Amino acid sequence: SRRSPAAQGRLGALKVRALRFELFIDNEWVDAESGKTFETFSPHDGKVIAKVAEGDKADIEKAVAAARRAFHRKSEWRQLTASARGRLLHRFADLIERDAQYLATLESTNNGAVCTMTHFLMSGAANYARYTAGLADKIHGDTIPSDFEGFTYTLRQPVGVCGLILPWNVPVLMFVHKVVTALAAGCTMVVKPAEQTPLTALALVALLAEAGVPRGVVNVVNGYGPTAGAALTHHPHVAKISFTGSLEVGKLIQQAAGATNLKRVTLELGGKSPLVIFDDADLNVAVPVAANGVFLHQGQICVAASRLFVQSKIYDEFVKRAVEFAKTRKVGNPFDKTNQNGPQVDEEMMNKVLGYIEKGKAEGAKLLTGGKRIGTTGYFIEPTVFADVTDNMTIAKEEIFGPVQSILKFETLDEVIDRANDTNYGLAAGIFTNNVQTALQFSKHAEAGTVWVNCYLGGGPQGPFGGFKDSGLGRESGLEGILEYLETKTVNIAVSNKFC
Ligand code: TXE
Repeated sequence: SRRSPAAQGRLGALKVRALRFELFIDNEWVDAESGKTFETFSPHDGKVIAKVAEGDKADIEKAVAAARRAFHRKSEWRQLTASARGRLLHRFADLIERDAQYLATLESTNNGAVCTMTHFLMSGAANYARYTAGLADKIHGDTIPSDFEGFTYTLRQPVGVCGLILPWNVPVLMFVHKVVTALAAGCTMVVKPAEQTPLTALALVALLAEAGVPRGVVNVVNGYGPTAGAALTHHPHVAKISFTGSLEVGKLIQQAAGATNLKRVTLELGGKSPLVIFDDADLNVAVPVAANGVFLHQGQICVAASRLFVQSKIYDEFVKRAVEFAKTRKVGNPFDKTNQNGPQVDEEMMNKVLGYIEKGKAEGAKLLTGGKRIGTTGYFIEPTVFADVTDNMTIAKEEIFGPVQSILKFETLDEVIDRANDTNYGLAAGIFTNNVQTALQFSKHAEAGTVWVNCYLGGGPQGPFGGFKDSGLGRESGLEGILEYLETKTVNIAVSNKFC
């Protein structure tokens, strides 16, 4: 295998034996047509960890052609039974569990997530694969009583070649969510990982090959968004795009779908999620949960509780405790198990977050702790708490994607529902209260795809996930998630009355 010397050194402690850095097309490791490579970095110290093949339009062409061949009705893949697809996915889940330590280390090395989180995510990925493996042979249509003189039934069939475009924040989980669901549905696919985190997708596709995925079914093309990503979204033979990333790129993808072959599109975009704390809440639970909701993974999660509304009677006490709690959060090397925060994913993202912190100060929010970069090596930011944040401030409106808790004050349920919904985003919302009426009213009226009551974050593969409004289109996970990869066909069969 062709490995960069840098990778040999930096990843030496890992089982580098398995890791390849080329593109994976038609079940073969190949260089990019252009011969180009790009470097990938560790955000922990900014050093290069590997050189990876850089795919672009020509490689996407090859990969889509391979996926298209694999989708032919006579291909090995299309001849598999649904339960055989399920068994393949169970084998993949076994391999994720076998290599969990390796995958978690690779993920932490490439995106800076703390090791305690990446270990937890690997078991989440395996669980997701198992749940979805079980769905593979439960995809079926209906028989329908119809006005038609005859017999009507439906078939649910795979949509075709899918383009799966991944983000850098939780690359293993995103790969598994999208790829496994598409496989359970019977699709074939080309995966385009984020340019910041090209490595775990390469490790995972090697596991799929080991599990026995037939030729051409899953292809991985690393590369940049405007080149490889755009080639995929504009390709006339790609039937569907599933994308997780920014709102800006989500809009480009819908435009590309409209301008080409009307691809099916699912989008999981950003958020500005409200978490509301009522004065009857148990602050011993609400304070740490609210902190974790926005500081986890340095704030780089789409459902981050980035607008924290606290009722006026407990506001001062809550703010005091939130600041004390934020100060206890340890930041540093992602491989030190006692650290709860690692670095932001890259310098650009770090600077973006620091820019928002400056805006918060300039617009009059009260900075109570944090606010600065830590050191000059790696991209670490102090857990930051702003109080006296108002709805019109930039930090209350735009997605920061960093460890910044913004605390706002409210008086009544009616008022806070309107203010919580006063955003174009609608991914998640949360509430802490002991009043069941308040919880039910809020859950009903929150414009969000997920609502958490007396908790925040978490949920199993069984629940659908997605956004209202600008936070996205369609759902991932659960039964609804797999429907996004299927077409429904209605079959009408004439049955002549004269034989009855
Ligand atoms: O996202 P991009 P970025 C949000 C978060 C973050 C911001 C920017 O607010 O600060 O987005 O992050 C590919 N055609 N989220 O710049 O650019 C790209 O190569 C096709 C929220 O990293 O959207 C990568 O694979 N593809 C989020 C993927 O899109 C294109 C997770 C995401 O990158 C493309 C990440 C194009 N023209 C960021 N341009 C979440 N919802 O969890 C880029 N890409």
